[in-house]
Amino acid sequence: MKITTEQIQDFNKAGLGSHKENFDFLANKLTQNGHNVEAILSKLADFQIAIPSWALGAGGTRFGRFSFYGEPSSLEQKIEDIGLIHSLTQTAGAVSLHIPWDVPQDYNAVKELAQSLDIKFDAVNSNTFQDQKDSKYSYKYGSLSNIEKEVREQAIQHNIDVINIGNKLGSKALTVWLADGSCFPGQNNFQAALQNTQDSLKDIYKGLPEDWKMLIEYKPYEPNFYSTVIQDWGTSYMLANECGEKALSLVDLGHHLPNSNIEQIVSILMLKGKLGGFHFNDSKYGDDDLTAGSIKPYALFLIFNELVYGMANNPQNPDLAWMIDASHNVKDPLEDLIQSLEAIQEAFAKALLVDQAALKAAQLAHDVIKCQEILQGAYRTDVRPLLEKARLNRGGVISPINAFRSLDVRNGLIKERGRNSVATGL
Ligand code: AOS
Ligand code: ZN
Ligand code: ZN
Ligand code: ZN
Repeated sequence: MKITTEQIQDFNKAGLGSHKENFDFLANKLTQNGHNVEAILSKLADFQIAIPSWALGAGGTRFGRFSFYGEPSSLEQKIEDIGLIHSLTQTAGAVSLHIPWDVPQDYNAVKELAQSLDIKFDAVNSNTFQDQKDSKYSYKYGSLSNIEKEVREQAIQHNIDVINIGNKLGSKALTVWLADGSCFPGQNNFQAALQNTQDSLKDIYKGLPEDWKMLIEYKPYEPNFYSTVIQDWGTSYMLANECGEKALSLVDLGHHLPNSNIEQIVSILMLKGKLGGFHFNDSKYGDDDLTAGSIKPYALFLIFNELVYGMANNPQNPDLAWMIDASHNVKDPLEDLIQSLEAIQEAFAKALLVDQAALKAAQLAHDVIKCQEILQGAYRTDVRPLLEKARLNRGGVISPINAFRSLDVRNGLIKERGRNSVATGL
């Protein structure tokens, strides 16, 4: 299934009038306040977010999984799904593959398909949190941290294999997330586990091509509930530093203990030039993997405020890899991704409206009230007409969710793939 330019133009016809009215009103206001609307629009249009290959099927937890049917049952179909969202939103121009769930059968065909849909290959993800069919050793007691050398070597080799697969597709980064840790006190020696992890990561790093990055993701708990080897940003930062320049920390929004100040973490990592990438989602309790912006949209805005500041003021920090890492039970996964994309773009647009010079002046004057007014003034602006305009400029639709429904995309997929197709992976 493909959405044609004609369908997009047809869909947009009905909404163009009111979009234009809203956009002109907002653009005038912003221009009066000294903003460069064209520059904001082009930043929004350039902001592309990778879709993980595991978010396209039945979502959920380790408990029940419920399908919305018509799931993509091959890598090609997953890329086609992303193509559908991308054609509507114009902001999902990348895919993040999970190995071994998404090993391509025919590299050229997969590359050509992605290219035809304007989709790039973002970071590739390794998996040493599950035992694979033909693997000799088990990761039950850890992978890169395991006290047994053979297990570590197998896990290192897997990561090298993932780099090689990514390299054939044009990826430029490897994301390492480890489930390694312990469930009970005394089960592991903390120091040995960290030392082994460090040594293993260094071995992987040696296999990293010159223009690649290694992104080290941290997470406080789950699946191990007593200790996790790479538990927080400090540990990830430490490991990345010891590996070298191409190793960076990856922040997943759900991987913090409740009430952590994530925006401060983001800011400090950028100051140190060590923020490599992002996994967007939202949560109320832990690694809930809920739709970005669905629970704490103000926190998402504050995070983007630091990102915008960092991108402007921290040339020492490399370009970031953006990805959505969300998946759950009750929404059509494609509609859910569209909502996440919108929430992310909205937070970004609002952060672009923060008057950095005025904020600095207010900080210098210790005018705490003014500082808050500046941030919240930006946050309270309804920026949706900017998002619409940025999408329209790139050939997308005014309202992606409405278009998805009015074009009956899910039923189209069900007709094409059958009701009971099952997504590969998780
Ligand atoms: C796990 O909690 C992490 O968020 C990972 O980034 C990801 O969801 C998983 O590795 C799937 O590959
Ligand atoms: Zn329970
Ligand atoms: Zn993640
Ligand atoms: Zn996670």
